Amino acid sequence: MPLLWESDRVKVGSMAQAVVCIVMGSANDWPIMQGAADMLARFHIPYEVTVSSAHRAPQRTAALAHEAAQRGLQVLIAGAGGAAHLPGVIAAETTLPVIGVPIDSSSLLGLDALLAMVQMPQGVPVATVAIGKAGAVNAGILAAQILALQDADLAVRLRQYKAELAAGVEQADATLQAQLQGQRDGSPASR
Ligand code: AIR
Repeated sequence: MPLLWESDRVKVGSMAQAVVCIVMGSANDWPIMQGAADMLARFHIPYEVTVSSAHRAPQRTAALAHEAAQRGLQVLIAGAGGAAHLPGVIAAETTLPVIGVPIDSSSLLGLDALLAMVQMPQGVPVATVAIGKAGAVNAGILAAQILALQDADLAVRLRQYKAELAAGVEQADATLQAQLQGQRDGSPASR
């Protein structure tokens, strides 16, 4: 029997079996959650994307969580805004790691979603990241780090990413120092 939600899930990238599922409470969350997808693509991790709402489609959400492990998924990333129960409800139904991304889609700018995700009761963890795009990007990286425990090639790609981050800081500092030096050379005091 097909999964309730299988018909319209989107598999992105290669034909390889998706190991990460990105779930969103609304298609309107996609511009933010795309940050997670971009990082997964960068690390060559097959993933899929779907919409499911803990409130508007509770059965679909439960089915997604129930079937995830047997379909070969290893990490679930769930983003939602407002009364954001999606990652918590999914975490209640699976032993796979669940990463929650609070979306700043409400008048409370995501603080509501953050608290809903991070204040999970003892026994049902959700690895909650920052509000918004930075959180979505970090969710993708965190999923990669979890998967890298069993994947040496992926671990190498993560180390390369860290090296690129550090090189970016070195470059930014060199650019800043050159600008400051230029200002000092051009200032009246230095003449
Ligand atoms: N949402 C959808 N069902 C439950 C929740 N918490 C969230 C979505 C989105 C916000 O409600 O994750 O961030 C607004 O959704 P929409 O579809 O009305 O734009």
